[in-house]
Amino acid sequence: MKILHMADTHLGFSAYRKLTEDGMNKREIDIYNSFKQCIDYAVKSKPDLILHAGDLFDSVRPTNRAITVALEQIIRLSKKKIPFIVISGNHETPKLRETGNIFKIFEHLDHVYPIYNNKYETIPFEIGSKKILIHAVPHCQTKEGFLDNLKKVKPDSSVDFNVFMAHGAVTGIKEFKMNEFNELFIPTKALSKDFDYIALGHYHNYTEIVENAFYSGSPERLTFAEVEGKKGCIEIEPGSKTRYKFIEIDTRPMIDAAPINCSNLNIEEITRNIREIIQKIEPHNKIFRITLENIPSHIYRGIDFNQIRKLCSGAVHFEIKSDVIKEGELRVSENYKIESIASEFENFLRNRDITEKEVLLKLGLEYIQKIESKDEGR
Ligand SMILES: [Mn+2]
Repeated sequence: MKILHMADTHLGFSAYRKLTEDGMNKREIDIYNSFKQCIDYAVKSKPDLILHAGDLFDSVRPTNRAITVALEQIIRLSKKKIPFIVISGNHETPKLRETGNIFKIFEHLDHVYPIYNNKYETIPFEIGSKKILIHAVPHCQTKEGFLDNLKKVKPDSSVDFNVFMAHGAVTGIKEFKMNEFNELFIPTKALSKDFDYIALGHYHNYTEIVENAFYSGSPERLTFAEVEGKKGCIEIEPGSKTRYKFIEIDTRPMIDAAPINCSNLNIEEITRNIREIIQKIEPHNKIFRITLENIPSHIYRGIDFNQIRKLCSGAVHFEIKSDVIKEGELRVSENYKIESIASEFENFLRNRDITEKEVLLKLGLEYIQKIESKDEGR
């Protein structure tokens, strides 16, 4: 028996400004291609089940194009009678129930099992002489609801294989957070050894969490945080000794060059360094970033960035990240990371000396949630 585990496809995601000849965002098309490659592999290798552990779509209201791509590819599986089990992740789950979940369109397809009702569901299969039970927990509207559902998940000893799937950040081992407003946390204790396999989604880098639990990662890179590591899906052959194989797909090169320490360099030296890196990378059709560390602001202002950009005109994306030191000041990073509005607000309050902090926090978070829910109506 073979199972294919994938997650975090993020259909509809787009980035940077480069367009295809047809005027479509290149990164959006890259994402579609990465999904197509995984489905190509599935159609060829004919697994008995495919699990998609959340964030198939990048948003609650995907574009017509993203929906079309999803249907085209999933129908290929449906025609081959390969069961496709897909749980809703934090990106596609609406904050308000009345918005309705896009996954409802999949209810009309044979062999497709969308799980999106804020609750734990099980789906039984019989493959050959083996009984397999899928335990699926989709993204839930509240943290409490999600934890309650996780507590209910129990392997069934009467079947041959128990497989659990969920979407969220595993806590307690290392950071698997994506720093997103509505992300949910999976306590380590939910990852029971009694499952034959645990298919996780949310964290975008392929990772073995414990011996039976994996993040497949996303099939394409969405940010520079995903530069390292391979992209694709996991093939699992459950048994007394379960076998795992990572199926790597072809993705657009994304490079984060080793930083240049500028503290003792002049403008010419820095420019020469940058040029050398660009030459080595060969920018055509690639995505890359160069980091300038400890660069005094007067030197930074003197660099001819237009000339550098010209060298990179064939790249799909090129950026310079810099740690600029302002004279007489502390170092300020140009790419200061902004977290979700909710966590920024929490941090802001935490550092203030106010008596009614808790009340303000509760009210503020409610307002933020309200506004973010309204955004779904766009
Ligand atoms: Mn996610």
